[in-house]
Amino acid sequence: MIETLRGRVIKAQSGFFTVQLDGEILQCRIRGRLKQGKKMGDIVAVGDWVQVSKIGEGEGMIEEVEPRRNMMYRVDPRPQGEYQQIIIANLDEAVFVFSCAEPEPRLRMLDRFLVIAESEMIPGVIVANKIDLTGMEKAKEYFERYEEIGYQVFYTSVEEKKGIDALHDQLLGKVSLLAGPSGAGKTSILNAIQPGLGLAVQGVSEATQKGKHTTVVRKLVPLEDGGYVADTPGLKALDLWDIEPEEVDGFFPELRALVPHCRFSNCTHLHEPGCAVKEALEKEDIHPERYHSYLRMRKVEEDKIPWL
Ligand SMILES: Nc1nc2c(ncn2[C@@H]2O[C@H](COP(=O)(O)OP(=O)(O)O)[C@@H](O)[C@H]2O)c(=O)[nH]1
Ligand SMILES: [Mg+2]
Ligand SMILES: [Zn+2]
Repeated sequence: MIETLRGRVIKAQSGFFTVQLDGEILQCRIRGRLKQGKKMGDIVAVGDWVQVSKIGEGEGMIEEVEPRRNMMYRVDPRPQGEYQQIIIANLDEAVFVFSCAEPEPRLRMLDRFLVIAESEMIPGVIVANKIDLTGMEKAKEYFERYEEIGYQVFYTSVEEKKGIDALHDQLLGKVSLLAGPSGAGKTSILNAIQPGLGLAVQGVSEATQKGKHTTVVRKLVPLEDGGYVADTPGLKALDLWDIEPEEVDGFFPELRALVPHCRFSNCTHLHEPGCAVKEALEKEDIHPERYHSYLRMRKVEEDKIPWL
């Protein structure tokens, strides 16, 4: 038996992994034995908890990878079959940043992000930025519906330094991923939380960003008071990956609770009699825009979506 130590992978680059142990950092490679067999996915990813053995000054070997609590991944078609590329593992939360104006929030996109997070059981947190441009009333018009179904929403303004401390507290001690459309204010928010953090987290996922051709470095950027922000390029276009249309209602918290009350167990909540979702919609217990997002994700054709 070799003696091993437990640590977290905080950086991955071309087959090398930086592992943070208690008070010490090791540059590691993967023990050959781990590479045997399963070749159709990444063996080690940023965010993984691993057991490492020391093999020299500042160097180690990854001997074991602990089971992942959750992960964001991408399926990459390759000649030998589909390859599962892990972007990040073991997230404590996904923070979705949208601006109230400039650009206008694309809530359809937010709904997709939230479904992805739900499907991996990653708590989703929402940031409604640039409230200085709209005022709280307009901001609430967009985002209050999310608070009503249980999501935490931080109303922020980098310009007026509002809500930044509360968001900072939310990040402390956790591994967080920030995602959102370009221009929403992710870099500005990170810099407001900790000077230079925005620059350090360059890959901050932007749904509309065009692919830049550079070596992929994935890393966790430490916060001074504890916790990490993920810098994970490759998550440019968060997509629904392998979520089946029939599962989608389970990833809308406000629908999930109603589904067992529909008359038919395979109810699509579109036109069936005795549908608890439609009933709630009529009583305005469900926001029509969220229902619309649900139908879109269910791949109900646009012309079959009832006018709302
Ligand atoms: N008025 C206002 N502008 C902001 C705020 N936060 C960011 N911005 C501006 O929005 C633009 C995009 O910000 P940036 O941080 O680069 O967004 P990112 O693409 O999400 O990283 C910049 O011109 C920022 O100065 C805010 O709270 N209020
Ligand atoms: Mg940015
Ligand atoms: Zn139904």
